[in-house]
This record gives sequence, structure tokens and C-alpha cells, in this order.
Amino acid sequence: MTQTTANDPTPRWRELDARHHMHPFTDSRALAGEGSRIVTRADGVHFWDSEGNRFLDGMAGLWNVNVGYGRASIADAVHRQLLELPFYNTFFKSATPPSVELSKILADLTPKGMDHVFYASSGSEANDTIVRMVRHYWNLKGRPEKKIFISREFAYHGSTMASASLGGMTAMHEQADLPLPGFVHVTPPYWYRYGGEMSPAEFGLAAARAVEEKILDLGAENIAAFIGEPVQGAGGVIVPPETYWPEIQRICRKHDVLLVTDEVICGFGRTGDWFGADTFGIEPDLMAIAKGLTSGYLPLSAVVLGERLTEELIDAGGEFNHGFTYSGHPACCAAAIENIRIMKDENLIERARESIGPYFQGRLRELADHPLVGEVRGIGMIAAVELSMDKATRRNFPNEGRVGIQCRDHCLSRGLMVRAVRDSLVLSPALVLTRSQADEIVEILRAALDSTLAERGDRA
Ligand code: PXG
Repeated sequence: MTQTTANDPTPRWRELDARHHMHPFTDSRALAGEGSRIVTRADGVHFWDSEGNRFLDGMAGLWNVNVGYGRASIADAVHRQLLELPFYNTFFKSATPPSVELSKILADLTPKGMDHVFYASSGSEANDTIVRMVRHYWNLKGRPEKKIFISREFAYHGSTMASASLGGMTAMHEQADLPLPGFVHVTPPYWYRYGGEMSPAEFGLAAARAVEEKILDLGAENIAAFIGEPVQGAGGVIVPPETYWPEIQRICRKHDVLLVTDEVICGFGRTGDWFGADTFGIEPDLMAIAKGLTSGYLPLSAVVLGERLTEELIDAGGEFNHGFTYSGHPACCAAAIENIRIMKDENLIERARESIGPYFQGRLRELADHPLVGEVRGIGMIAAVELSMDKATRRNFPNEGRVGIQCRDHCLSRGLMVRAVRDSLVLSPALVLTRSQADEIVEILRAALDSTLAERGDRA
């Protein structure tokens, strides 16, 4: 532990935080007793707290700081933009140079035929916008009964009413009487948990067919869209078997259901390509992007429209009565432009696909021999280490989540920031991670697993 001095502002920050700050997804009363970690600075893949402790950030913030911390050129671009034009809106026939430039850059990066973007500030707003666009689309098509969205259990699509309805997090639904009508959920392509005796390939098809069954059950004439993260992130890094997405694509086409990929985590290099849709060969009608779009330096998100949506919502004319004050904020767009320039100049996407990604995944898979580890999964720079009661039967621990938190805490005390989702440790480090930093992550994980095992007297 670092020494605290009389001048250390930490106790005051903790006290004020406890008194006045309600945190997201947090038991604020419990946190008040414990005291928040006050994070004061960061550089590269590390951040420091107010007591001087350094952490290797295995999460890149919240799955988003893809180019790493401390990028002066992004700060400079934002600074210049704030002086030149800190704000102007994109309503009422206006645009700003950064919002226009970024739109062109995104049209070039996104899959073929996706040539228009609609800006918002968060992933939640992007997904909310998608719900409104899809409803408007089918109304314009004269198919107003096509209203239902199909999503997956454990999906995370955001925290607004519509995006939380899209999501499959029961703990969120319970607190707000969600989902709203018109949002249904099916089993995710989570082989380790649900695959039983099937091979991953067989299970991938079975999980996709659960979507078709839902479509047939509710009537294809009532289904508006299917939404999925190419790899489910906050749900525990659920990497689908290879058979899953092609079958989903086939089913959506067959039943005239729009296909939406939520690229908020997968986009901008996480899976080793610009978008998860590229990695899995998906041709979406709509995409939500956020997080890695600016690497978190400023908040920005967007909906990317494919040809079908463009034809109906843009080419056919007519107003879309929707937008946010900060749609296309010039400073946020300037941050995104510089962030994407860095990704291209430093070949960060190729790095995730061809060098550091495979190295990181390979090293993590060495942990599979640990008695507590059931499965190591991941692709590119996103991964999960799932802890299990019994390797052979893939049995979960009773009191799900407890062992995961225990192991996460052992990582934290050794200076590695990871998240526990149920009993999986999830990782999404910056794309600039070096090999020796990947080694350090794996060493700390192994030591944390050993400590967790040593504490578990009830295990053989
Ligand atoms: N879609 C996906 C796939 C996400 O991961 C959102 C949408 C919503 O984005 P905003 O910007 O509205 O938060 C997300 C966000 C976690 C965690 O604990 C994950 C997210 C947000 C907060 C916490 O893993 N993902």
C-alpha cells in the first residue's frame, strides 16, 4: 500500500463521492462504506489511483480505450476544434467540417453499401435510434405490424428504456418492468453453458434455429428485426461457433427480418477487423457503433444505415423526427477522426488480428490447464476465462458470481484491472498492448487463480 499523507485529498474525495454521487450499476450504500477508487491519471495501458497505485488496465476503460491512454494528438485535435468551433448543431440544414469528414471516413470503413451515419452520444442512444428507425422503416413499407425485435439472453444494448428492453439482462428488466412490449429474447450461442452434448458447430446451428423458431412462433409478419453483438461482451464474452452467424443471416433473409449488429464493443479492432460484421461475414442492415469510435476520449456514437434503410429513410425523401442536441458534436467528431487516423497509421487493426491478438489469445489459453478454469475463449483483443466447478461436466459454481469476484479481487490486489461477469473474468485490453504486458496479464491471472483455489477449502 502507498503511504497516505496529511495532504492526500483521497479521504475527502471518497467522502464527497459517498455523500453526493450515485454510481451506475452500483450498490451506493455498500460503496460508501468501502470508499471509491479515485482514478486520477492514465498512460498507455496503465492508470493510477489517487493513492499512487498503478493498474494494468485489462479492460481498456470500459471496453473502449482501444488506442490506449495519453494520446496527445487526440487532445490537440479536440483543443483546436474547441477553439475554432466548440459547438454547432447538425439540425436545421447545418453541418460542421468534422461531422462531414467523419461521415465519409465511416462510410469508407464500414461494410459495403453502408454509406450513411446518424450520430448520437452513447451506445444506448444509438440502439434507441435503431428501434425508432426500424419502426419507421416498416411503417413506411406499409407493414406496421412488423414491430417485434428479437434479441438474446445476456445481451447488453444499453440502459435507456428501449435499449434495456433490447438487452437480455434480467436484473435490469426486473427493476423497471421491462422489456417493453415487442421485445423478445432467445438463447445466446453460449456453447460452454448451453451446448450440452452437442459439438460447438452443431450448437451454433441450434442456437440460430432458436431464432427461426421464435420467428415462426410469433409470425414472420410480426417480426421487425434481429439484433446481436457479433461477440456478446458484457454478457461474458460469448464467442459464437462459426456456424451461428451464417445461419442467422440466412434466417433473417428468408423471413424478411432486418439484421442489426451492435458493434459498440466489437467495432474498431476488438475482434481483429474494423467491425465484428467483417470478422463473422455478416451483412447487416444497420449497425450501432460507439466506444472505440473515439477510444473514449469523448462520447460519440452512431447508427450506420445499410442500403435498405437508406432507400426508404433517405432516398425516398421525408423527415425522420429524431435527433439529439449533440448529434455530430464537432469536438467529438474531431476526436474520432484523429483516433481512426492513429488506428490506421499504427496498423492497430492488423496488430489485433495478426500479432498481439493471436499472441494474447494463445497465452491466455495456457490457463486452461488450471483446476479452476473451465474454458478460455476469445478472438482478437477480447477474451474470457470462465471458472468452473468441474471441467468435465462444465458445471457452474453454486452461488454464481462469488468465485468470479473473489478471483477478480486477487487480480486487483496484484495490479490488474479485469471484470467478473458471473464466474467469467473478462478482458479487453487496448490494442497497443505489448507482448510483455500480455505475459504480465497471464502471470497475474494465474497467481490470482492459485490464490482463489487455495481459499476454496470445499474443492477437491
Ligand atoms: N451496446 C453494447 C454492446 C455495449 O457493450 C452499449 C450498447 C451501451 O453503450 P453506452 O455508451 O450507452 O453505455 C454497451 C455498453 C460492463 C459495461 O459492465 C458494458 C457497457 C456499459 C457499461 C458497463 O461490461 N457496454
